[in-house]
Amino acid sequence: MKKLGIILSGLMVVFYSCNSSEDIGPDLTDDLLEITTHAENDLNISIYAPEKLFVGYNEITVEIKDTDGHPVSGEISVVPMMDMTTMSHSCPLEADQNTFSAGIYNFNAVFVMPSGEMGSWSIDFTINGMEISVPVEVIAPERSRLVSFISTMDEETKYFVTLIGPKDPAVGKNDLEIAVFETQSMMLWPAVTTLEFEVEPWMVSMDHGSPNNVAPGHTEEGHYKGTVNFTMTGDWQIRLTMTENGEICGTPYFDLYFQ
Ligand SMILES: [Cu+2]
Repeated sequence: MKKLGIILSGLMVVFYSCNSSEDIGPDLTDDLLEITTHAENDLNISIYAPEKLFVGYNEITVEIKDTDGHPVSGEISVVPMMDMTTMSHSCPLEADQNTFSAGIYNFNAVFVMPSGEMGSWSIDFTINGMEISVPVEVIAPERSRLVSFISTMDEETKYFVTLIGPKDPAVGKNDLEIAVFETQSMMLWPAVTTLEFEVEPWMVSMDHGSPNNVAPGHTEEGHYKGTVNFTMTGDWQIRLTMTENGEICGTPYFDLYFQ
C-alpha cells in the first residue's frame, strides 16, 4: 500500500510536470510581430521578429508546435536561402544552438537582398530530421541598415556591414553596434573579427559633426560596439572608416533620422 502511494505520487508529479511544461510555452511578448505561420510534417511553425523582416540584422524567434498545439523539443538546424532562379544563396547567420526546447528557437539572420522580382527568401529548417522550408518576405527598409562593398585594400573581399544599434536614436550618447561579415561562397558568410574602426557622426544638412564619440571595437563574432553622440535632432550620418592592419578597406555609412 505504501509502495502504491509512492507510485501514485510519482505519477502525479509526471502529470503535473506535463501540464506545467505546457504552461511554460513560448515567452512571446507583445513586442514581437508574427511574420508567418507554416504547417508541414505534423508541425506548426510560427516565425516572430521585432518588426517585418528587412535587409539587415534580424533577431528571429521560431515557435514550433505539434498539430495538437503542444510545444516540441529536439534537434534543429536553420539555413536562410534566397532562390534567384539561376542561382541561390544564403546570408550571414548566427545560429549556435542545434537543439531547442519548450517549442522555442532563436537565431539571427542578416538578409542581404529584399524579396522581389530578383528572387524569394525561405528559412529552411531541419527539425528532428524533417526538412521544412518556410517562405518569408524581406523588405528594404526606408533607410539602409546594410552596406556592402568590395574591400578597397585587396579589391576582392566582399564585406557586409550591418547597423544593429542605436535602434531608437536620441539626442545624447547612443550605444553603437555594428556587425561585419564577408562572402566566401553562396553558402559561407563568416563574421569578420579583425577590423578596426573610426566613427564620425555627421549632420549633412548643417555640415557639422559631434564630440565625445567612441570608435566601435570588436566584442565577439564580428560585432563591434562603440558610442555615437548626437548633439541635436534631425538627419545624421554615422560615418565609419574601416581598416585592417592599418590599411583602409572601406568607408561605409548609415543614414539616421530622429525627432
Ligand atoms: Cu539574392
